Parts: sequence; C-alpha cells; structure tokens
Amino acid sequence: MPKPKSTKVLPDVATLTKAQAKREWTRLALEMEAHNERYYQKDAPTISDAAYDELRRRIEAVEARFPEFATTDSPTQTVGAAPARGFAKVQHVVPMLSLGNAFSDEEVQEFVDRVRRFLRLDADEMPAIVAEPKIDGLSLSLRYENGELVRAATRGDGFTGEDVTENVRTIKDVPHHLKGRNIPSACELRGEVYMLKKDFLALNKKQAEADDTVFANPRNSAAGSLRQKDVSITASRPLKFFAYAWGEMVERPADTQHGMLKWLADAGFVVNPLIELCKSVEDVLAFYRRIGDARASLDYDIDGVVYKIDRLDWQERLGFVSRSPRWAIAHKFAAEQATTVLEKIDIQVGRTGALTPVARLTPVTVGGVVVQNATLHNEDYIKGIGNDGLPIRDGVDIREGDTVVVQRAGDVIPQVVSVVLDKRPRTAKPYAFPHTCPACGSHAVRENDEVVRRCTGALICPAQAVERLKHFVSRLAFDIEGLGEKQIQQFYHEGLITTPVDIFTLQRRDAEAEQKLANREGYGEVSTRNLFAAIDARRRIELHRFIFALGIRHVGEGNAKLLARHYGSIDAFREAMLAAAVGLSDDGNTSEAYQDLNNIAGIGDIVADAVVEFFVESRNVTVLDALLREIEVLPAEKPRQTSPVSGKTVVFTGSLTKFTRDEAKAVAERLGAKVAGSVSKKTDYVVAGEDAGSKLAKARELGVAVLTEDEWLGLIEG
Ligand code: D41
Repeated sequence: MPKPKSTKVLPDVATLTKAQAKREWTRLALEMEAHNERYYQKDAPTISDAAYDELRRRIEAVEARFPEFATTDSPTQTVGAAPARGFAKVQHVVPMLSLGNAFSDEEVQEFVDRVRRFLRLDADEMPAIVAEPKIDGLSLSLRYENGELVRAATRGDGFTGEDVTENVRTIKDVPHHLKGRNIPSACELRGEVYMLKKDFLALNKKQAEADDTVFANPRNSAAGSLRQKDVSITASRPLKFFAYAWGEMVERPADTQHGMLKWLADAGFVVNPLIELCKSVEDVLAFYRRIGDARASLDYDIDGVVYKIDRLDWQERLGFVSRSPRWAIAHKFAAEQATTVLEKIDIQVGRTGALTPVARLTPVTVGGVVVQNATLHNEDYIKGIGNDGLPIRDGVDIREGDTVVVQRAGDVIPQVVSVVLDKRPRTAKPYAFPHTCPACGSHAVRENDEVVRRCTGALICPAQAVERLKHFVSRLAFDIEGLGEKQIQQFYHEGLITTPVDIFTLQRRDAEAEQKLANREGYGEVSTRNLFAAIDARRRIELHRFIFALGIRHVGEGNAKLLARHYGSIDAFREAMLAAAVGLSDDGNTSEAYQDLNNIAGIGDIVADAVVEFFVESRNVTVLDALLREIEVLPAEKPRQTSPVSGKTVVFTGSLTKFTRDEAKAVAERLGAKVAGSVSKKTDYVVAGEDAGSKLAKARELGVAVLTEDEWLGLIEG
C-alpha cells in the first residue's frame, strides 16, 4: 500500500555531522549520476540545468566541508558520463575540458581578478577577452590529418568519446578538407553540433506524425540525430556546427583566441558571427546583456556566454584546475520566469501509464516564447512536498486559479516553480489528484516510495495501447514473425488491432472485410498469408510467455517464470489472482490467495501488489478471457509431484543453520511443497531451527508435526 510521503526539507550542509554528510553525499552522488546518464547517454534529461547546477553546488558544499569525500569517482570530479554502448570508443589526444560557471556579475569580476592575480598583471593592465554565445548543443572533436577529416568523436566523459565519423561526414558545416594556408599536419578541431529551433520544431512534427521519438528540445534532437547507427538517418537531419576550440595542434596558426577563430573560418568552418573581442569587464557584461536580450530571437538555443582570455600564451600559463581551464568561464543565463494564472490542471497519461499533471496557463511570454502549458511533475509536487532536484515550496500547494511563477530553463519543458499566495482566490481548493486514469477509468495506484501514480489498465488503456501491443508481440512474449513494432503501429492507427485479442481475430475479420489486407499498399497475397500463418503458429503459447505478454508492471521475464512455475496453468493463475483481487482492501491484503502469491520465493510485495492490481481491473480480465478463447496456453512444467512433501504445507521457523530461509523455501517449492508464513490447522510440517518461538508453540498446540532441520532433510531426501 502506498505510504504517505513526508516533506523533505534539506538541512543546511554546515550543520551536518560527518555520518549525516556522508549519507547526504551518497544520495546526491547517486542522483547526479542518474541525471548524468539521462543527459549524456539517453539524451533525455529530466531536470533543468538550473536544478542540476543546484544539485552540483550542494554536493560541492558537502565536499568543501569534508574534502575526503571528493574521491576520483565523485561526480564533481568526472565530467559527463562514460560513452554509451554501440559506437566505438575514441581517446581524445588532448582531453576535452569542461567549463566553470559564473551566475552573477560579481562572479565574472572574480574570474577576471583571479586571472590578473595569477598572471601578476599591472594594475592598469586588462587582459583582452573573447566573448562567445554558449551554444546549447553537444561538443564534438574533429581530427584532421594533412587537411583531411579522419575522425570525429563526441565528448563522452572528456577523455573518451564515441566514434561518430561517418555520421559527422553528413553535416554540411563540417569541411571534409581544410582550406587556406597554415594547415597543420595534424590537428583536432572542436565545436558544437546543434539544430536550429525551426528545424527542431519541423523534425518533431514529422516524428510525431510517424509516431516516432519526439525530442524535448533542440539539444536532445541534435544528440539523438547524431548518434544514429543508421547514417542515412543522420544525413536526413538538419544538423549544424559552430567551431570554437581545438585540442591537439601540431603547428599553431595564430597566437590569440580571436586569431584562431579567424583561422578556423578561413579553413572552412562556420564561426559564430556574434563573437566579440572585449577590452574590459564592462564590455564583457554588456555583451552578456546584449546576447541575453537577443536570446529569444536567435535561431538556435544558447544557455549563456563563454569568456576566454585572448592571448594563447596566457591561456597556457593559466592552465587548468581539475577539469576546467583557469582561462575560461561560462556565464550562465538565469532561468527565464514570468507570472500568470493557472487556469486548470489536466492529467496526461504517458505511454507506460504514468499520470502526469499539466498546468494549463493563461498564455504568457517567458523569455520571448509563449507558454500555455507547464509541467507540474507529479502528485507530491502539486502538494508542495518532496523535491528530488525540483524547486522546493515547503508545503505550499498548487491550486487551480492560483497565480503562479512559470520558469523556462532554456531547454527543458516549462515548469511551475512557485505560487503567489497573496493572489490566491478565496474559492481555490486543494487539488484532488485523481485515483483513476483519465484515459480509461482504471484504478491508478502509487507504489511504495514512488512519486508516480500509474494506470493499472494494462490491456485496455488507450494511452498505453501501442506500447502494450508492442510488448505483447515482442521477442520474449508472443514473438510473432512479421508483426513487429512498425506493423503494430500501422495496424493500430488504422483501427485494425487495438487490443491483443484483435491480433488473433485479424484473419477472420479480414475474410469478411471489403478492404482486404492483401490488396493494400505494401501488402500482398504472400505477405498476408505469411502473417496469418505466423499468428496461427502462436496460438499455442507457454504459460510464462503469456504472463509476461500481459505487460503487468514489474512482471518481467523472470517473475513471469516464477508465477508460471508456481501456478502451473493459466486457469489456476487466473483463479488465484481473482481471489487475491477480491481480498484487496485499503489496509492491505490478507487473503490466503494473496499470502500464497507473496510467499513465492522471489516475489515480493511490490510485484504481488502489481499483479493483483491488474486483476482488480475487471476489464483487463475481460480482455484476458477473450484472449483465452482464441489461444491455448500450455501448462508450465510442474514441480516434481512425487516428492514426499509435494502438496504439503510447510512453515520454517527459528534460526536455520543448515540453509538460509530463502534456500529452504526454494527447495521446498521445487519439491512441490507450499511454504507458508504462519501456522494453522492446514500446516503439515513445522521445521524449527534454534530459538523457535510462537510458531513452534502454535504447532504444538495444534498438534502439527514438528521437525528439526536434519529430520526435514531426511524427509525430503528419503
Ligand atoms: O558554445 C559553446 N557551447 C562553447 C562551449 C564555447 N563557445 N566554447 C567552449 N569552450 C570550451 C573550452 C574553453 C574548454 C575550450 C565550450 C566548452 N569548452 C565546453 N562545452 C561543454 C563543455 C565545455
């Protein structure tokens, strides 16, 4: 049963004991790692850059107090994440550094002061600084030998990236041969791959129409487009490239940053035309404001500006600390915010059944973009509890009618960050998060410790239908040849297959249809016949595949096998689950059927609850029964029936010395015994280890046979 979540308020780092700090550090490190993976490997961040920076600052604060935590595997010491699988790894000859951040004018002034102190410049000497818009794309390193492009690699963790040479050759802005004079015999040139905002929108539109991946922002779209195994897909995507840096460089063609940029342009690269050479901190800050004002009207996303000391000999003297150069810094833009009215909260159901609340807003311009919708993340976020990297509101809930502050942090989906309580209408009521799925009406549940509420209508929810059908025909489930994800998508959109049952009635319906499958574009007699044959071949299916195919949450291949082995037949499974579903109440589930399910070795509360929830939704059962009229589910290999304990109910109690509780349970079940948690009249044996207590007493009282561990072993081996 879901537990209410408590309000989390982060304690001040300065007040933590060392043990508390270590726990906090571990929590933050794990969280950062997960975000890194989502950002770098999956191109699917779930928090804003600002929230990520906040996380990073907190872990840095912990490490500042306890420097011993800052080990080499701390996320503060590693950039990005190791390369994703699928592409060959490439070592960067010169590592790709990361950039320190400045969030205020003062921090920029401090950066310049630091540089001047380090270089011991005279009081009146100001280092020239190149200011560049910071493109929100992904960095790339290009290796040229004798002027020819030989290798292109993503940044990866800064040391090792992925080989994307063939993909990069399709980007028009990347020259295959360098032009002009002063071409070094070998060099690594670096810059940012990005996508224009308008190209991103057009691509997403096309993707949505094809029911293909829709990207959250131009950056993810650029990353996803670059890292395609099929180069022709990359070639079809409008990727662009700005050059701004270099790694290895055998002979250097210039001795300033701006000279190098000029050389890059002469060599055939696109260099951002907004880059400026600044002579004072005032110049630099004026540039920051000008670019900030122009941000919304630029054709591409930027998330700040970068300042670099112009003289390369000074860059060399300044060197770097940990992974960031002392001679450069990123001046980030604050997340853009605006105030508006939250008119209504809608619930969207994702492809996997997650219920996500969305704020419908009175349209408002946030940093030049009109925002009408914003994410409210989840149920707890609306209540103002929990944080997980999200803005903290300490119990202030969000209500329909509230005036709210909306934030757009460059790349991520706009979010509601706070409520203007002074403007709360007197009539505003706390929002009641629905406990039923708005797409299908099924019960929507939260698991222990999960913030997400999910629809349990696995087989009937239209929001989840395509995903479920894909799962249903997948390799470990029904594995129907010729009926893959693509065909499922197509059939679904044409209304030919909307539930799993439709797969098995397809041929019958086709026989009666006017518009035959065989007459369709892309189909013919042969492929239609093959498809029907492949479907027929799967009308007999093993129980564990069938259970897996149902798409019950947490029931993967392994758990499906455990369930199949335990229940043996689809009828037994179905009956038992219906009995357990009836026993479900708000204070848990005490039915015998549920206990039996929960007692299966390897099946815990979470899995048991998920299976029962599936059966609580009677329409799932209707679809299941309809399926069973079309197919035959083969019984599972039953545990040995002939063992001396098959069919017997056993209770283990006390501390066992010959085997662990789990082992004892697994062995007993393999031999066909049922292992129970408590002693009743139905118990056949109680196996008592040392210090057995109340269960042993109960057994004696009821006259149940009590065995020592050795006697039990003797029994099962005999
Ligand atoms: O436009 C950018 N995203 C950008 C990123 C830029 N204009 N200059 C950059 N310069 C560097 C150094 C100073 C380390 C050569 C960068 C980055 N780094 C960078 N991007 C991501 C991590 C580091």
